[in-house]
Amino acid sequence: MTTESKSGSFREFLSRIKSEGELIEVDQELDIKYDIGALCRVLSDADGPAAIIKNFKGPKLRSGTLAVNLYGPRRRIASAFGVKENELLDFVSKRLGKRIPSECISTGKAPCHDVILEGNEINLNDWPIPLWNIGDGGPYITAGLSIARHPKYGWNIAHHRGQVYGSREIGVCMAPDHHLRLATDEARLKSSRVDAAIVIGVRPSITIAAASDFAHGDYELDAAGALEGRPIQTVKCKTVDVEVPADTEIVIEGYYDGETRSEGPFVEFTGYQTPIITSPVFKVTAITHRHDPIFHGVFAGKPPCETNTLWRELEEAEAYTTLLRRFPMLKAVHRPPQIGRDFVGIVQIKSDQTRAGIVNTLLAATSAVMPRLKFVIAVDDDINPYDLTEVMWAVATRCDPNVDTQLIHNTMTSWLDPSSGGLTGKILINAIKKENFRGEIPGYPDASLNKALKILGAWRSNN
Ligand SMILES: Cc1cc2nc3c(=O)[nH]c(=O)nc-3n(C[C@H](O)[C@H](O)[C@H](O)COP(=O)(O)O)c2cc1C
Ligand SMILES: [Mn+2]
Repeated sequence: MTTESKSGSFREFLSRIKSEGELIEVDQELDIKYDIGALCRVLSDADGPAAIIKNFKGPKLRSGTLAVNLYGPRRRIASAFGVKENELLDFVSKRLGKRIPSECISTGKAPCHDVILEGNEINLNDWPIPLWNIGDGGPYITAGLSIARHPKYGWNIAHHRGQVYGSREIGVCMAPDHHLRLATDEARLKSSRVDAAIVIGVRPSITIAAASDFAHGDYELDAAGALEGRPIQTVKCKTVDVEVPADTEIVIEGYYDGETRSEGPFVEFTGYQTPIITSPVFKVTAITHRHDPIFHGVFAGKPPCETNTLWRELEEAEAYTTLLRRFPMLKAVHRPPQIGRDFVGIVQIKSDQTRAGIVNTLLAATSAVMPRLKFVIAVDDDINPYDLTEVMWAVATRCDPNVDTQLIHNTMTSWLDPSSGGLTGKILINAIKKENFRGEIPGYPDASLNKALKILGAWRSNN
């Protein structure tokens, strides 16, 4: 493995997935009202490709395109780093071991400043911002990463959906415990303003890092640098005191001054449309962009879809590293994106290294390290934790709910869990074979298997 990962600019990522047959270019005219959402829904359900839309009805970019569904299947996250899917956990946990701080380039012209729009030239309505679902509160920027500074914790970059209110205002959704919320709440208390930037179309390493909850003060751009094996290059914004990745496609500069407004409804990663909430208003002071900018949209909705694939990918690796210190029999940690990453976690263990009580303790520790989980399942090393059918087979056949499950009452989960509103129980499911286990898997001789595989291969090549 080389020291620098293959993760490059947004454009390089698009070229890579195109060469891998994972990107379609749509020539047909699509309406930014509903057509984009419907396309993403259909592509996600089909485990299908990313799409570039060149011809859309609605606001026109003078030149440029709209890129959606980039991060649908997990194999495309692996492709962002130039590794195989089964190498991701190892790659990410090793890389995240040492953060690499970003580097501000003060000389030369940054690509994100190819075009600078200020004053009357600023108009969000000029951009192809989709109305994703029936009933949404308005058009939504869904691949906007917000960069802002908290006076104590420092810089932060995270995904925050933004409802476009008009030419220069965006309602930005912030969960109660998220860093951007802490920064804007603090400024509100002190009646001060928070400078910020929303960046759209960034290096995949940044998109992936910004989707993970790291500790306060741990800057996600430094995690992106770690993933790439080199610093992310940034440049100072034109109208606010913020640094943004230099090769970003589109940068929206602005500030929060304490104003809040109704925002929503919008369909969330849970698959459900969430009601109207009150969110801080972001006021735009400039829009800068590359020549022929590519507007990026991330599709949110019922899994499988890319919000769930992207979100918390790196947290698996962080949890794995943390838990491994105490539980050396741990082999893998996985939060299956197919069913939404927030609620179900799977730990795979080396079956020959367990001892009494250790699996239940590991299950409890996992629920603490990833506190939004509601179901934590431990499986043996002959079960593929990335294959939910196998995992559920293990649950069905290796777990006696009478003795192999624990229920913890009144714990936390996501504020968006429609079944609990924040407070929940957690079930720990021990699906490891126990001493009294009676199942045998006899297998087949290699010669018989080879004959069978040939027969299957012949059928495949004829179809
Ligand atoms: C596509 C996508 C959209 C997201 N939208 C929001 C959002 O609107 N509001 C929010 O608070 N978190 C949102 N998140 C989750 C946060 O970005 C994520 O939890 C992040 O780790 C929070 O960063 P922080 O720990 O620095 O606050 C979104 C995540 C993804 C992947
Ligand atoms: Mn953070």
